[in-house]
Amino acid sequence: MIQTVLYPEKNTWEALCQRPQLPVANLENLTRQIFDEISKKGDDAVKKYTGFFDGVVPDSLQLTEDEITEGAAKVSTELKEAIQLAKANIEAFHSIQKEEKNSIETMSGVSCWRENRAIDKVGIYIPGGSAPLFSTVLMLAIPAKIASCKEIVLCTPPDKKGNINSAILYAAQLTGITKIYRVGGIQAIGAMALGTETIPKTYKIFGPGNQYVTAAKQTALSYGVAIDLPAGPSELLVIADNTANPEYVAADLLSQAEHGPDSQVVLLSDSEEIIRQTTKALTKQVKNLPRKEISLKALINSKVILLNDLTECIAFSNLYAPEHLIIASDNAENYTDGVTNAGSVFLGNYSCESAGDYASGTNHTLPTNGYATSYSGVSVDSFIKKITFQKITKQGLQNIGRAIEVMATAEQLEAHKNAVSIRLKDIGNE
Ligand code: HSO
Ligand code: ZN
Repeated sequence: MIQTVLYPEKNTWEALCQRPQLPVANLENLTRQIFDEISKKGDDAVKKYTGFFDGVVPDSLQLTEDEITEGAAKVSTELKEAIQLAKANIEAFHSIQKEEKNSIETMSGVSCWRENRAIDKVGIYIPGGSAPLFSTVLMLAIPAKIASCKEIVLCTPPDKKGNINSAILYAAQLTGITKIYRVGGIQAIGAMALGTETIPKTYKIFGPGNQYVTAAKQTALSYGVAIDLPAGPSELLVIADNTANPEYVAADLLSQAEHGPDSQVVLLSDSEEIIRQTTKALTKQVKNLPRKEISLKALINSKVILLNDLTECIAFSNLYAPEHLIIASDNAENYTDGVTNAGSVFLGNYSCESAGDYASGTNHTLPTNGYATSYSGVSVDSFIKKITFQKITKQGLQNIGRAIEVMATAEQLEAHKNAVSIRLKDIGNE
């Protein structure tokens, strides 16, 4: 079911780190056509494509306050309380991410500093379908609010009756999102990228989605709208030593495998026994899962690898650059310094990855597909631009002016030099 590799040679590691390449349709023509129609016909085009893809033509795209309140009220008290707990923790963790202004006088009279400004308008996309990810509402709306984004727009696809999942509405209401639109897929991303009569244009679009949404986010980029992260299937790499619990490890691996047939999970260990027992536990546990078929498909793309020691496991993990890394060991903290590429790391035998997906406080929108080598997950920073400022006094210009003149001359940019010289001359004549 899952491929096992014993003591692979170093020169094979790179190949073992390859993600499964599932065929993806080229949807660029389709997304461009829909964007074009939205830019010309606005809401009418959005409604037309909602009818086409979701089987319902909504009378009104935006949910009224009453609709949000009524929908949110349908959520059970137990789920509401769970969402409230998660919100408190996510808020606490993200609140500490707001940086203070940092300034420096680089030379006497030359002050430079950076200030944060929220991205004014942001769009959040929440997929519907078989597993509506209301937890993602929390993960995107909370940092957006902490960053003080002025306009936060949420699009999510309607069911056949035009309704929106009530937990999504509750999470949106709880986080103070008021602009909710029953629109999904390419037309949702197009509407948030271009703006229509009712859906505001936004400057950055966040959120997961299927291949249509992913393709539409790429098209949005070409229209000058930013996106959160390059999209990819969920993944988890677990490093387990002989202090790990194989049943826990198997449960963790399946927790990501159930996301989709293209998800990938990897187990690294220096213990043959742990590998044997975890594989056994995997086979047993997967049988009882409602999403067994999906998980089994994901396991076909997955790997169990025996390596010499934990240092080697960490080195392999850094090469793989997983979205999520669990170090299932009583001594996990000893290895944290060695971790250089990962989206989010879970230490010890009780830090299951589901905790980060829902409620511990960290964000679950993370780099996949090896992008953890160069990208961070979503945070308050993702909703902020950092603007640099400077204030140079007369004395400051005297201190750096000559250097600027010399450099401008060397780059043969006389006008640059003049902007300094004209001032220095006046200062000299005072
Ligand atoms: N593990 C997903 C996020 C998620 N899991 C949402 C459950 N709900 C991100 O890779
Ligand atoms: Zn998950």
